[in-house]
Amino acid sequence: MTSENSGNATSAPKKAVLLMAYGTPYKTEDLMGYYTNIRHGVKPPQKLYDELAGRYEAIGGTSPLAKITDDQVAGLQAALDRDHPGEYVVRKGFKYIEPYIAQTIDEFAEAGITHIYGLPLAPQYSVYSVENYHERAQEALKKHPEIAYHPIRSWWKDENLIKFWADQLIAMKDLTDRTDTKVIFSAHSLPMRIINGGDPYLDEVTNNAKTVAKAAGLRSDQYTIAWQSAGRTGEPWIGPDFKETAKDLIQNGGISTIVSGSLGFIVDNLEILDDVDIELKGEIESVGGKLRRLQMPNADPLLEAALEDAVLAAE
Ligand code: FEC
Repeated sequence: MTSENSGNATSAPKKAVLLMAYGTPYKTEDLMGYYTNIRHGVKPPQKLYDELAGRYEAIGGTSPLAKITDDQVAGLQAALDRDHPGEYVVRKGFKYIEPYIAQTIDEFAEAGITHIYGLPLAPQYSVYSVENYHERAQEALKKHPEIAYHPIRSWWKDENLIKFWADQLIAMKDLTDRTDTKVIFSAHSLPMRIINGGDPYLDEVTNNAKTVAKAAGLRSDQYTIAWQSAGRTGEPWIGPDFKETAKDLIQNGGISTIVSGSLGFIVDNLEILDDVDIELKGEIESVGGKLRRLQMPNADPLLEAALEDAVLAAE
């Protein structure tokens, strides 16, 4: 482990924060391997590969997710160094591309880390997606039994994260108060079979949306919840889809402006830059409406504060 992130103390930190995320292809040549990993080792058919390659192409070739994750690592490291000098080292580990979660854990072990705080960069808990980050970490830790693992699960309730979203809505109150404007809060859809199996994800997202709306002073008729980015797997996913919802509101509900808030993500990734900024916008404009999108937390100080709160609460 290099010294650049090892804090200000004279001895190396014993605690590590592992920020875990999906990961994204760094360059076009990475896409096949990345997509194959997402598909549990099964290579995608050419048609699906071409579709996905086209979506990355539409946002400029690659997603900014990798760079933003680095900024989040640096931001959290700086916050922890300021408040707890020399106690923590912060690193990233990805599910589907290098550095994989297991690789970073091996580095922690080599550096003599004794406690790892596992923090998935997805605020709402789901057994299917978020718990899988912890499962991967715990699997990798089987060969390092000397390290204690502290999983962090749901952190959307953090006051700094709620404030991040609510502040933007409060700043556009003149718009959201108009009877022809509706806020759509969205999160990544999941196959319904996962929710029917008892996964709390749908409730987490619903409660997140209600809490942000309350903090922003939105009445229940001023917003709705819909789902985005459903996969092309041929089975039912959680709905309603946000594009269908937006179009219906414009065509049949007297709405002309949609304010989109993707509470299920924290960065400008493919799901934001393509699914919202290109696809949702295109659908809304095709029926004569307008889209305003809330900014994503990315490396905002409020997000850094939320991540720091989540780590310290797990102590
Ligand atoms: O490059 C980027 O900027 C985007 C990276 C990316 C993020 C992300 C987040 C979530 N996903 C979730 C669920 C699923 C399920 C499937 C699925 C498939 C894909 C594919 C790509 C992809 N996801 Fe993703 N997701 C990102 C990228 N996702 C690419 C494959 C093509 C496609 O289907 O569109 C279906 C496969 C499966 O069963 O696993 C389900 C959820 C999140 C939010 C939580 C998280 O970030 O971990 C839930 C970022």
